[in-house]
Amino acid sequence: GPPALVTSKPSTPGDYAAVRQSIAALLDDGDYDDGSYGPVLVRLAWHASGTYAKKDGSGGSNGATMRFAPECEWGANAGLAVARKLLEPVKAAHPWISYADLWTLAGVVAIEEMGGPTIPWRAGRSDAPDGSKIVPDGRLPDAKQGAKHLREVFGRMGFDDKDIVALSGAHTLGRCHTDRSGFSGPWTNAPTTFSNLYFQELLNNKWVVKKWDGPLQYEDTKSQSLMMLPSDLALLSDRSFKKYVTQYAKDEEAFFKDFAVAFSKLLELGVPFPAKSA
Ligand code: CCH
Repeated sequence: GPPALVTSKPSTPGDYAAVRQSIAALLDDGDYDDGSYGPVLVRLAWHASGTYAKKDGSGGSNGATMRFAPECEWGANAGLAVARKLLEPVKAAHPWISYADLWTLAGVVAIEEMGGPTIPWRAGRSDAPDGSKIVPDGRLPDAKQGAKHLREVFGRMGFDDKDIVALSGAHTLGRCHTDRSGFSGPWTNAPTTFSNLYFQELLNNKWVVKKWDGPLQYEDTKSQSLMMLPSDLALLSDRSFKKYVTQYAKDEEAFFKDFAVAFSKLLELGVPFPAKSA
């Protein structure tokens, strides 16, 4: 899309409302995917943050180390150059914001603009000068695996079962791309609207192995146009996860509330905010 017209407006340092406006202005593009860059911006915010390890404080959104190799070249981050490039004019118009704050704020604005909950967000991340603090590859979740793996990956960040299911609800957005992950297709028929539809589709369809040349994924028997990853179906086969799937499918308000808390926490993992004064 042509984002130049809004983002060219200069802004005062600290004017995050102006940054939000610039981000919101470049989301829609009829020529891209399902018409919005929102989903891929949410994925950028998540992958920038989801490298965190609670035990030593390594990884996380602070530093924006995905600007550097090898992190930008990890298989898990395939396709995210689209999102990073999209935000360059926003960075140019508001050079005082760090990439680390910009990437996380873009995820927040995208969710809000696509009809999702307000996500608590604060500034305070800084950019690392180089890739020396990049963590080992392999910390982001593997779609081929199941419940045990999800608990290991998200447990490493400090998340529990409820958080895992709530965060997984982001798959109501966007789609899989064969040239990025190898998987194909959307989870819902409304991939640019933030809603609890992912949980409804997960629960109310029959999912069978898709017959194709690609990696193991599932399709719904009714329309054969929706998809689930093996890791998505783990939320159905695990009793503790399924309890929250059922709850969120029925109660969108509960999903929005739990998602907002968990996503905000995800984006803040490892960020050295100044201690709150009493
Ligand atoms: Fe995800 N995700 N995700 N995901 N994801 C993919 C796409 C999106 C996993 C695997 C994949 C979260 C959790 C998981 C989004 C947000 C979140 C793709 C396709 C795979 C594979 C990538 C492609 O081909 O473009 C796995 C495994 C997990 C395990 O939990 C969490 C948590 C979030 C955010 C809170 C979004 C949004 C997309 C769509 C991106 C797009 O470009 O449309």
